This record gives sequence, C-alpha cells and structure tokens, in this order.
Amino acid sequence: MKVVVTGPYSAGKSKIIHHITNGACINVERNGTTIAMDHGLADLDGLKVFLFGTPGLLRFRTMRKILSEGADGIIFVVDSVDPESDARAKLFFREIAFFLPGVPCIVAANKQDLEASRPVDLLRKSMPFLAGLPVIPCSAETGMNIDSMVRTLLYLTMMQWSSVFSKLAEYSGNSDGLSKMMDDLNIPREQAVGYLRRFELRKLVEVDVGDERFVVREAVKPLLEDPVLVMRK
Ligand SMILES: Nc1nc2c(ncn2[C@@H]2O[C@H](COP(=O)(O)OP(=O)(O)OP(=O)(O)O)[C@@H](O)[C@H]2O)c(=O)[nH]1
Ligand SMILES: [Mg+2]
Repeated sequence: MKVVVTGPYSAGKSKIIHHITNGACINVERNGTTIAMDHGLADLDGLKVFLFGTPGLLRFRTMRKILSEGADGIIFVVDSVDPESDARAKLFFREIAFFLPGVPCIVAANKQDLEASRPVDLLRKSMPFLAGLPVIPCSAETGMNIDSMVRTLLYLTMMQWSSVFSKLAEYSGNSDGLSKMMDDLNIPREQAVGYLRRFELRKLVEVDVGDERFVVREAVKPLLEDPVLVMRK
C-alpha cells in the first residue's frame, strides 16, 4: 500500500518513517529539514507499505502534490508540544484533503514522550478540523503506539477497498479472474485492469501477460479476505 506521511514543519514525519521502516529509508534533507521527501518500505505481515514523507515547509507544495498522487492512506502528523504549529497544521490539512479527498487518514499526535505534550482532548480543542478522525497519541522517539497507529490506518484503508480485495482473493489463480471480477463488481474492463495495475504496483498481486489471470501473493491473501487481521498483532 502507498501511505503518505504529511503534516507541518518539524512535527516528526521523518522520524516516524524512520521508526516504521527500522531505519530502512532515505531522507532528502538539508540541516535536518526535509527538502524533497522521505521514502521507505516496511513489511507488515507480508503487506508491503511504501511510505512517502513530505517536506513540512509550506513552499514545497508541488512536491507534496506529486508525493500524494494515488496514496491509499494518510498519516497526518501533528506536534503535540508546540501550539504554534497548530495553525500550520490546519493549512496542511486543507491541502491534503484537497489532494486526496476521501482517502483514509489517521492523526499521529507525536512527541507524547515529552512532558510538555498536550493530551488528545486538548489537541482536538485546539485543532477542531481533526473532528471525526482517529487521533493516536504516539512518540517516534520511544516508538509508543507507532505500530498500532500504522495498523489502524492499514485496516481503514483495506476496509475501503474490501469489495475489490475480497474478489482478488476469491479469483486468485483463476484462468478468467479478470472477467469474473468485472461481472461481480459490475465494472468495465478498464476499471478492473486499473485495479490490477494499482495492486500489482503495491505488490499484492501478480498479473499475467494479457491481464486475464492474476495471482494474489500468498502472504497477503488472509489479509485481503479479512482485513481485521492486520490489527491482531
Ligand atoms: N522528543 C521527541 N522528539 C521528536 C519526536 N519526533 C520527532 N522529534 C524531533 O523533532 C525534530 C523534527 O523531527 P523530524 O522527524 O525531522 O520532523 P519532520 O516533520 O520530518 O520535519 P520537516 O521535514 O522539517 O518538516 C527532530 O529534532 C526530532 O528528533 C518525538 O516523538 N519525541
Ligand atoms: Mg522531514
């Protein structure tokens, strides 16, 4: 899955990606500030998670737009300590809602290891635009709640795709899997092929030449059949 990690300057986006990927990531930065992107790959129970961290300086909007393209889920990072960051968070939130309307989003209330960190109810008061979103208190410094935050987001994402995923699992390896999927979901060929391309890129399926047959990677099949499994760790 493709997950974009965004939010205001210095909220901890790069450090969160560093933690999720166990350090297997790159950060294009200058003096500690991301100027292009972070990129890393994590493996959660066989599910590949491609993470893209955005720059937190306002002027890099175009870069954030490019990185957001086609994301399946959003980790929106806020700084639990610095109240001055809240106004910037609002601008970033508007921006991501514009780039990725309807895409599942989870809020990482980061830096909870610090004494001055604000609890979630205070953050919600100060940032009312977070209403309706799950807000997870976490720390990229200690790792607190980072894993469960990512798993919750993946669950929300997989639920959004559940009708497609259950068909991918059902018709995996079937010689006319594509047409079966088209029939069941009542979608045109281009749309079904689009799904296969999308989830081939995300390493969920392998598609045969000609596109008629696809095979779901064995490791992820149980997750596609029952997304709640991604939360059970
Ligand atoms: N104590 C503490 N410090 C953190 C935490 N997360 C990040 N930091 C620190 O906050 C600073 C900014 O962290 P980054 O991960 O670079 O933040 P960013 O959001 O990627 O910043 P930009 O890319 O510049 O927008 C660094 O000094 C981090 O070490 C945390 O959970 N706890
Ligand atoms: Mg950064």
